[in-house]
Amino acid sequence: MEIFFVTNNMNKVREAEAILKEFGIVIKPINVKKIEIQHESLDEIARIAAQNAYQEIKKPVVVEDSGLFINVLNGFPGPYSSYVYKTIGLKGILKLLEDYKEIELRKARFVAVVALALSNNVIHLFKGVTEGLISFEIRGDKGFGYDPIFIPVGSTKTFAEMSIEEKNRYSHRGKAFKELGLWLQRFCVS
Ligand code: ITT
Ligand code: NA
Repeated sequence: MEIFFVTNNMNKVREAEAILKEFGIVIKPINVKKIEIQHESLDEIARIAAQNAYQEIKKPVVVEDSGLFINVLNGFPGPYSSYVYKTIGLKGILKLLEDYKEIELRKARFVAVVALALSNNVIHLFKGVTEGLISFEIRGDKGFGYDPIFIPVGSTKTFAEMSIEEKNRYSHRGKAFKELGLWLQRFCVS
């Protein structure tokens, strides 16, 4: 089975591919514009993006929206993760946390919402959440985005120090796409 994936981020494609191949699903990146509304809920952002993507290509399609939520910052940057990454960046985040030296105060979570559009108004959401810590320094050169400063619970490495397979075992995206794979296996055998 093939499924279209609308994203500008090839790293996401590679991570999703590694998960879905285990379900015999082939991901096809497709170059249509991803519509991203501003909203405090990733679910809504992903749902609207999937709906718009379906209207463009009229075939089953997935989009994914993710964000990093930092506890002591009341969930910032959350749905603004992309903008914050491009503006203050990793150094800006580390600076915001520089007075928070205790591990307890560096807790954060990554959330990914995969939205599958099967028709104009049938959208299924699959969510993955990974708890972790913001590191004290930038570490690792793999991955993308906030990977060099996020250490998932259960590891001492940042995501940027992991291979795709290892990151997928821990990551929000790994979990969300696994849920998608299980669902498609169950309901869309073809
Ligand atoms: P799309 O085209 O799919 O939207 P994007 O990279 O803009 O790709 P998001 O809007 O979902 O993706 O991501 C919000 C921000 O969170 C963005 O700055 C990403 O780099 C970052 N991010 C998302 N997933 C991440 C991950 O697994 N590791 C590190 N950073 C991540
Ligand atoms: Na985006």
